[in-house]
Amino acid sequence: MKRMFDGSLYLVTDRRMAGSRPLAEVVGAAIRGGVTCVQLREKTCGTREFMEQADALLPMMRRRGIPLIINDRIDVALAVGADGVHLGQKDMPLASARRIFGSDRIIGVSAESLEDALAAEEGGADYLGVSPIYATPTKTDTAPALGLEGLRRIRAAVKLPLVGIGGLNRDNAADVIRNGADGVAVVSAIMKAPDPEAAARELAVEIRRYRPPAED
Ligand code: TZP
Ligand code: MG
Repeated sequence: MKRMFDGSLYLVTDRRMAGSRPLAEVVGAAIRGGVTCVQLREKTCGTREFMEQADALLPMMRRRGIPLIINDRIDVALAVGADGVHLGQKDMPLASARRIFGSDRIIGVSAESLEDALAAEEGGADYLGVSPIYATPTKTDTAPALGLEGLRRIRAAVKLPLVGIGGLNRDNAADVIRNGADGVAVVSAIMKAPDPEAAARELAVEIRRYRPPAED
């Protein structure tokens, strides 16, 4: 059966921004504050360390029923038993990833254009990261910012859940939801916050103003 995906408040990790705090501590606080999905993003460490980071998060995430998505690396996702993988436009093609990963796990794809979004929907992605909404110092090698207009164009063309990413925070999260996103993905707004639980809670409040939580 397909795993549940609620990307309404989607945390993408960055260990450098966590500073001296253990990643699990920041992620745990963010989940208490209302994060619904966590993507482990590691751009510089080796495979073994990547797996150790995932292993350190998984028991807590399982206990709390929050899915763990692995950035880029389908082999790491499979090896640790993560719930899903997130693929960019230069990562493994969706069709190959789906063949390896099977149909019950989550595959998210970054859409940097309307064409990317249509292709990912056609190819069987489970959600799209609409990227970037705004330019951000956290990731500078992005496509040009889509803005709210680009988001609306993608919303009008695809049915998949859309998670906006890039330069999002408590001041603009509600705009992204009002313009068609189902969720807001953030790195710095939570990872850099002195109180990640409070930061997540503030974001969750903004998101729920326009997207009430689904009934069980
Ligand atoms: N993909 C597109 S923008 C981005 C990623 C991983 C970084 C978003 O970081 P921030 O700090 O939330 O702007
Ligand atoms: Mg990638």
